[in-house]
Order: sequence, then C-alpha cells, then structure tokens
Amino acid sequence: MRAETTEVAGWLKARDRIAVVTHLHPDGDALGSSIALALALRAIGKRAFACCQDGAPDFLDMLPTGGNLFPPEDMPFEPEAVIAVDCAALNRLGRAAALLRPETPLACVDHHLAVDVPASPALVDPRAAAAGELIGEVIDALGAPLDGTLALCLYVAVSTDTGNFSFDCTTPGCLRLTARCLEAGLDLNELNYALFRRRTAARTKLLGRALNGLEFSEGGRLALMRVRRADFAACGAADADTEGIVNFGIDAAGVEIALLAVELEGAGGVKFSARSRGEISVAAMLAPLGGGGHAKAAGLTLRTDFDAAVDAVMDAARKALDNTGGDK
Ligand SMILES: [Mn+2]
Repeated sequence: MRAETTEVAGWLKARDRIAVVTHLHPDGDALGSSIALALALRAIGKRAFACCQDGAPDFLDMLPTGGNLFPPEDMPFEPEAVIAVDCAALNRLGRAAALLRPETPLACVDHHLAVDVPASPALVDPRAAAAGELIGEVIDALGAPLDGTLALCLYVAVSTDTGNFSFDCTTPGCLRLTARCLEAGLDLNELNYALFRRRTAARTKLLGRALNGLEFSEGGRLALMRVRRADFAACGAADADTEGIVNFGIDAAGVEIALLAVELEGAGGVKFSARSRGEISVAAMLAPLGGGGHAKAAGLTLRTDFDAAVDAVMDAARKALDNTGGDK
C-alpha cells in the first residue's frame, strides 16, 4: 500500500465528525466515492457524512443518499475535519466550501490531472481511473469491510468515470476493485441497465427523431443531427435529454466527425456537440468559432440563426476532413 493512502487513513482515524465533501453538479464518481468513504468511516465508529451542494441526479437514484448525503446547510454536525473527494479546486465545492473554516484540517483524495486544493495529507493520483479507485484503497487501509452497500457505491464511482470500463483511463486496479464488488454481491445486470442504458420515454423519442434526421456527407465521414424546439415539444423532452445523442453519429461506421446541433430556447442560439474518431481534433476545429473542449469531444454555442450556425460548423468540419485527406 502506498504511503499517501496510509497517511490519509491515519489522519481519518485520528479524527471524528468528518465531512466528506465533493464537487457541485456531482457525477457518479463524486457521489459514489464520497458516500462510500462516509459509510466506511461510520463502520469503524466515526461520525461521518457526505456533503454536496447538489443532490444526486435521477440516473444515480440507486445510491444510498438518504441519511448519508446532505447539503452543507443540513449537515447533522459542525465538522471537526473535512476531506475533499474528486474535487480539483475549492471553488468546485460551491456552498459546501462554507464547512471549511481557517482552522479546519483538510485532506483530499483525487485523480484529476491538476489539483488545486490546499490539503494535507493528499492522496492524488491522475493515473487512477476514478476517485473511487483511490477511496477503495483508503477503505482497505481503514480496515472497513467492503460490504454490499460499499460495493454498490464504489462500482457506481469507477464504472461511470470509465464509461463502463471502456475509456483509456480504465486501470487494472479499478477492475480488481470491481471484482471485489462482485464478490460482495453486486447486481451487475440491473446496475448497468440503470447507469448506462435506462432512459425516459421522452428521451428515447427525442433520440428517435434525431436519428431519423441523421445526415451523412463527405463520403460518409461526416454525420449531422439536428434537434429543433419543435422536436422537444413533440416528445415532451427537455434540453438535458440531448445528452449522448451525438455518440450515435460517431458510432456509425466510417464517420470521422459527428455533429449535433440543438436549437436553444428563445434567443439562446444553437448549441453544438462534436465528436471525432481518428486523428481529427474537434476542439481545434471549433476553436476559431469560439468553441472548446477535448480532441475527441468538444462543444460550441453560436448565437446566430439556426441554419447559418449549422452552415458555419459544417464548413469547419469539411475543412478539418480535407486537411486529413481521407483516401490515404
Ligand atoms: Mn472522478
């Protein structure tokens, strides 16, 4: 076991009334990891709760949040110590930062590339698949048993941050932890459905409309889908229901750039999501238009008329495809 893990566990064992805080708009790793640590601390006799400004999003409704996760205003105690989990900067805590007084000892466990949290001790490893992988180590060092509830939380943490173990960040360590979660009795089929496949009827209908209008061009290398306000209305769907639709474009065989154009409400303009496969960087492609993100996943909002916005982004995509010359 690495020294930092032992150090964090020793720091926790020496304290009580511990708040496990995580970033606002929490994802599966943030909530799974922080609830798991709070439960493990309680299992070894500590008073501990997880704390987040925001509650769990609907798709994480399998997490045991009741009695375990609180917004900062409702924490059952004034914490003696705070440990930040999966939170790369203090301003990402939102209102939970209020738990930190100048004299409050602060530790952190994180896997972000750049962590700007003035914590000691700190267990920070950007090679870890998820904060949950590191929390698994801390829980072992605390001597808390990995029971079914902990297994559920840790599985949610590592499976969501790795895209169900399909992203490059997936490590042997997180798979070993997953094996132990299975031994603790995890219902893999039901969990994977809830985390990765379940969608509301409205979201399913919106996806259908988007796919129905999917257009391929540039010899099948470019895919475009459009979602207009009328589509939302027809499906009873909300803006958040467009999430993930663009992946159906990039997953079509032969596609190198996939675009999703979403008409925003009122004068909000048009929001684009872009994905790429191969050597094209969609972040670089959208940069001249004011967009940003990562090489393989980027976004942009244009405050112009819908068709003009689509033309501008399609032009940028065609240029990016020309520059990589397809027929090599
Ligand atoms: Mn994470």
